[in-house]
Amino acid sequence: MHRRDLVKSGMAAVAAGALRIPPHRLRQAAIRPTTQQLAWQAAELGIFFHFGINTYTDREWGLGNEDPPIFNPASLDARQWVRAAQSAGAKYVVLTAKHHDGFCLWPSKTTAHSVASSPWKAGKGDVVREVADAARAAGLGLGLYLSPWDRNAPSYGSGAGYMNFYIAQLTELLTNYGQVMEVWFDGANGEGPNGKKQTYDWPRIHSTVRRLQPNALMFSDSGPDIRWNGNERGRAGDPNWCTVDPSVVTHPGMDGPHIIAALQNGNPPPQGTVWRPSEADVSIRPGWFHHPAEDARVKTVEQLREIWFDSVGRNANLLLNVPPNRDGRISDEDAGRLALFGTRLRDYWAGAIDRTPAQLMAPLDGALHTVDFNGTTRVGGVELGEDLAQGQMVSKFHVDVMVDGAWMTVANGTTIGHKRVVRFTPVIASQCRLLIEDAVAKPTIRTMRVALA
Ligand code: FUL
Repeated sequence: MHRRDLVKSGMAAVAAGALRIPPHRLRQAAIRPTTQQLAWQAAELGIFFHFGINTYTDREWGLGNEDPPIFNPASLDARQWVRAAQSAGAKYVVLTAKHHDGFCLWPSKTTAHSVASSPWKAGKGDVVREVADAARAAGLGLGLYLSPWDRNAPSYGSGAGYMNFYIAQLTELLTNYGQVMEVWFDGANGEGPNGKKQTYDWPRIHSTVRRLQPNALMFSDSGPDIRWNGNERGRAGDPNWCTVDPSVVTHPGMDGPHIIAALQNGNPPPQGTVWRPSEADVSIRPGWFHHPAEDARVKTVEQLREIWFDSVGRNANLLLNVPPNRDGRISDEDAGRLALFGTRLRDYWAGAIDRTPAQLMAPLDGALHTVDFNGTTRVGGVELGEDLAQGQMVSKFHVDVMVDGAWMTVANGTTIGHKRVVRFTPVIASQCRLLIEDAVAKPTIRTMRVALA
């Protein structure tokens, strides 16, 4: 914003007096993402593939005693999965390499409970390989889910014995399939085949990932790199900070309202001392795995779009689960929905008025940004974004539009972060402005674009 324009719009007083950040707060703002976290946040949308023995038993949680020969995805085509993901605009995929039932989608040397004991490709198949290759060929990031809870492994519950087994599986996944972007650790921790529970050695798990794949990000309730957002409905919190207080959610599987609040909202500095952005997961169907009986219950494009606004539009990544079916393909219903969802999102932003490079690339020296439409136009939403490489700063803002020569507030908000989308009842306006009312330190606004309505 140029000072001249401020005076012209009569807002010089607001700009001059705005955002006097006390010096001690500037020191708090030193928390920054890693390059890998920044790239992951920029990816915004991932597609989750829940696939495995449950696909054949119609269960959500397998028992661990399933017979590997029932696994036979006759027309498995991971390239079709990846194309479906891309049609929605996804930049990464996450595959359940092993779910709680212990069945491995790759021919692991650690157990016979895997694809190697199935008739699929005469026991020579490897789903992890096919998904990794298809994702790489399409330029998508690869994520792998390796459930620590294993209802098949005889060593589960034995302490170090099971941890050796689990670390060996992790090692196979992290050494044989190229670059991994995200390692997904769910919080479930039930009983194994002999009724015993296992204590997971998280420090050992984390150090294995760091050693074998230093660029991979680890997801769990407690990160360390990406946090769960606290619900399986794909809805991020408001506010939603990338920073958290690591002493609240210390390990996966903790419960209680204060845990959910910490996951949903994060914490601004000074409580928030580590960068741990949130990922919102949700399934396109009622279940995580494919069940033919749910074919008519695939979420509508409108539902998917609302989920996107409440996740990506609130500074979270969205990990949308789209489960392949028994043939090893994404069903037509789901694939069609993904493609339409991608189109609707692109349509929403078609023609958006984007003044970012001209006005906002330079670091802020005030709290006010204005986008002039060069005439009047009907608008209904605004996308805002901070330059997270400089940290996440904004804690309170509002958006005004100029209607018939007068400013009118159309949206109030808390955090911005990587992306914040506010929508309002469409109005015919000539300008739009952002007023930052409070921030933990001086923010740098990187994006401001106004959606036509
Ligand atoms: C949870 C699991 O128990 C569910 O089956 C599903 O995989 C979900 C994404 O994570 O922890």
